[in-house]
Amino acid sequence: MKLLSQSSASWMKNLMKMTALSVSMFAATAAGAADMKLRLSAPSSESDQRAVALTTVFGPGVASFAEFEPHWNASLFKQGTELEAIARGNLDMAMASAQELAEFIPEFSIFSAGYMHRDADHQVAVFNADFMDPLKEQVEDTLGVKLLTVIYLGRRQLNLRTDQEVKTPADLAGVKLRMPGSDSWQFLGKALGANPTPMAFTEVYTGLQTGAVDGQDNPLPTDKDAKFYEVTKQIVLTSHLVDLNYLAISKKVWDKLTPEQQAQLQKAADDAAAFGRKNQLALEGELVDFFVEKGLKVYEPDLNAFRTHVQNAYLESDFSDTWPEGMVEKINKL
Ligand code: KDO
Repeated sequence: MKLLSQSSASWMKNLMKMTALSVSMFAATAAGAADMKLRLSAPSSESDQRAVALTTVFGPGVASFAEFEPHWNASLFKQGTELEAIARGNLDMAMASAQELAEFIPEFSIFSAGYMHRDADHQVAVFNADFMDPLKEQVEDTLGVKLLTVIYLGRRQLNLRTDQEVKTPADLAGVKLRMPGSDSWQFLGKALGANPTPMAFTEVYTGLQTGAVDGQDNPLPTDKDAKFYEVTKQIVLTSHLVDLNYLAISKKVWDKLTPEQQAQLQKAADDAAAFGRKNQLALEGELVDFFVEKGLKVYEPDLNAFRTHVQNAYLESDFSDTWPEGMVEKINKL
């Protein structure tokens, strides 16, 4: 048998050393999984209740194995591009809207329809209902995204820089209403009777200030947080959409976790959602006075007129053709 030369023997030794080193490095990574980073991108500010809940409840809840790294104000990804970023492996987590999901899975437009969810508890019941399972699976299969929990955003209200009173959808004819930029968002603006204009959330304040748009819609806590009251004159309490976001995580990242870590992460997500929901509901209940003090008119329109107009618009649209058979009835029954 041919003996190894002096130089090949030392080469072999080095190779063995390197192999031993990489094996021990691998072991260290697996054990010290706190190296795992969970990067989330969202358009909301860090003082928004959803952000506060994620930072103060979700982050600490997973800290033993992962570092939660949120990026607010759409500083990492533009509003509406987060799901694609997760699918491409460039982002770990997002707060996805039903309207954004509907771009990929049209069935989700059912949750973008006005006057569908009744309130925060109804949202939770719908998210946890059996009939949601096929939709959640479809999100995993199509986008590689797991929907962890439902986050309450609140009842969307019209907020206008014009001061003409709005009682019915007819009063919104010709009003340039900013809506986020996807088909189902735009349709909601139309269903309300307005002229919808797409614009990213981070541009809305300036859009209102310069008159590029006549109004926008968001829940009261968002109107306060984004200081929209500084550049608008009235809030019309239409409550046209009990809005939500889904806390979403990359399925690839989820699958890397041990079952214990998955359970811990799921609990942290649910706890954060419950905490955020409580705070957001409390704020919604107390903010009318705040806006009145700031000089805004705040009033209820003819709610029946809005509900009927919006519901009819959806039923007559192509959106409702994509809704799973019997789903509206199941949602209403909960
Ligand atoms: C908005 O752009 O009006 C909206 O309220 C839509 C939501 O789905 C969500 O993206 C939210 O903005 C952001 O988190 C900013 O609050």
